[in-house]
Amino acid sequence: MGLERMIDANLNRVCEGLRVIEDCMRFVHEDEKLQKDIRELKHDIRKTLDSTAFINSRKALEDVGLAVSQTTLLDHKNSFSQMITANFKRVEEGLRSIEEALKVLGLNQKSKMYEAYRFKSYDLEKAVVSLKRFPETDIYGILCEDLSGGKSNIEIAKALIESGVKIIQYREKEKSKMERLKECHAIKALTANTDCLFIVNDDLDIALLCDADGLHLGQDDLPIKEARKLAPHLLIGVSTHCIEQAMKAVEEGADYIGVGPVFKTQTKKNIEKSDGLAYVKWVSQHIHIPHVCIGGINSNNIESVKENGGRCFAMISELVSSQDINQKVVDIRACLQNIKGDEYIA
Ligand code: 3NM
Repeated sequence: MGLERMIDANLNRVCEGLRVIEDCMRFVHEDEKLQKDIRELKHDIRKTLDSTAFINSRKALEDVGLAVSQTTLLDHKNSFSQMITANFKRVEEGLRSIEEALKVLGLNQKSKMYEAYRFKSYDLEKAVVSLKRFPETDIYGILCEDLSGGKSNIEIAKALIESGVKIIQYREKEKSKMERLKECHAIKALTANTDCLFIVNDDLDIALLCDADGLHLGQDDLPIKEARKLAPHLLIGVSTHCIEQAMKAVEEGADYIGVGPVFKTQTKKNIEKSDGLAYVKWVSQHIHIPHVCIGGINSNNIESVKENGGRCFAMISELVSSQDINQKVVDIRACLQNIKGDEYIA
């Protein structure tokens, strides 16, 4: 009876875990194929055993594990990716339990089927974990050590993550390749297992070597199509400065575009020209992939960017030069909440 109970409990555990992941694919990633693959696995798992044969053994309220489960803090999740990983572990461990119990019950054929489901689940986990999605978020932080008041890029990245910033871009034009690679490895280690995406500017090789989430390209960098050949799994963003460039980036399959410079900035050398707020407004009305406004944005002018349709704001000097990054992020968010425009989305 105990083994039947074990199978019943694990069937529920596995299917519930798969349901959570299926919902994440459906509502968060909006990935039809993965949602379908996960639903099919769930159906196959249910179909393989007649659950009515096991349900009689169920004693859910008397489960000695329930009290522990209700009080433990070990299952707290700090991020979306932790939630996905935890649910895959639940599924895989549950499948292994079922597999072992079936063997003892002499149901070897069925046990082998559960082993195959477990391997299918490992494979799906890999596909799900490597999915990248540009987050709906407000602040896009870009690093620049020269403007960081003596702090290192690593210290700034830590502070941005702690402040809840969801995207960090590494952008260092003057450092050596070796230094850039080393710093990118260190920043990737900081963002791993958080909800913060790590994007590398220009260097496709470094983005791949440090397993970044994305690559940001300028107008004179690699074309998106070529970059995609080597990095089909990366988010790719492109800086645009006019309507034609924005339309071309969409056509070529960019995941998001930079829109700027919105205002005057000292940060970028050889800065391009753009129609500033009018360009932001045009993009917000005509371009349907995410866009990130950039160039001279600070807490005094961010409201005008938002009023013109900006939703995500990339900043270098305003963030990294700040004495207290956490307070700066709080102030910017307070500013964004007080002004009209699209709904606040942090
Ligand atoms: N790209 P700050 S403007 C890196 O218009 C960069 O594409 C721009 O720095 C573009 O926030 C810019 O200090 C500099 O003005 C942004």
